[in-house]
Amino acid sequence: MNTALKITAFATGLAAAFTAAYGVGRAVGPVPARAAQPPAAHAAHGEGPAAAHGDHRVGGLQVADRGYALRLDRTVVPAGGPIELRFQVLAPDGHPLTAYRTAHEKELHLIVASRDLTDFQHLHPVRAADGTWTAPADLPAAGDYRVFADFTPAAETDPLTLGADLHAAGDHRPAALPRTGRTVTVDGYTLTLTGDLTPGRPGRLAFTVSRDGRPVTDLDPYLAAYGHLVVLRAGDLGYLHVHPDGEPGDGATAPGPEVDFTATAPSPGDYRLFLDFRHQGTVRTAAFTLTAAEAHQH
Ligand SMILES: [Cu+2]
Repeated sequence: MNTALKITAFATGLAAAFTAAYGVGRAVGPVPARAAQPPAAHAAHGEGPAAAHGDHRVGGLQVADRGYALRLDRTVVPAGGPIELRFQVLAPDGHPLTAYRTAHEKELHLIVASRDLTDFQHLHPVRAADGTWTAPADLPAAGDYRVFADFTPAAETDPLTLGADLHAAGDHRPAALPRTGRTVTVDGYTLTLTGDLTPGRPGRLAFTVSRDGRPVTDLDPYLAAYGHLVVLRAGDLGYLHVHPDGEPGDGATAPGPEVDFTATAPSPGDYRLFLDFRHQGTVRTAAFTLTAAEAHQH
């Protein structure tokens, strides 16, 4: 189904310009070597209806939208230790939502990001029959976090991203927006980003993965793609919907070294890009900062 999302036409114009080395950045914060998610936690597999292809609205800015509401069990948690995140999505009838469409192999994707965009976690909570979701988490530092629930109710066709504030108690030391350049290293892997975010226009973002100077050509499938990308806007943590270009087994998409996405920036400005990729069974996250600017600047 994702083959329909391929937008190869954009490749031509964007690919060439960004071949220079930009210096080595660094993925910020601890990047735990999270184990592969057991697929058994989610019963349904395969993609739901196509994620709205033209959906370039920003998500995550509202705790309630289109009649659905995200309700966290608690909004203040301790920092620096294991916690359990617990929440429900309330349906328009006021009851916890229990019927979802599957997207990227899951009924619901949970993203937790620090407000200063230095920490990022992509979690896959487990849903109880009554609609209560739980996920183990660990917020590394005190401060304000945003929790994003990305899902599609069974009764809807367009995905929803609801966002809620979560506070980790303690001595808060906010960081300035990290500057990364286009090459980032994480855990011995080097990722280089080509392509751009252009306000109002879909653009192709390509990540090239290497290790020890050699291209990685045997990435593991992860969430029906060879990578999963979340883009958050600096300033308000607006959540962009990003589509992978191609999927494992479609006969055209290679398991690296390049992983491609299409995204549209809603406005000029800075964005943080968090790429989850899996290699040899371990999911890692590379974080980039990218500025969206009009294509023709003077
Ligand atoms: Cu997910």
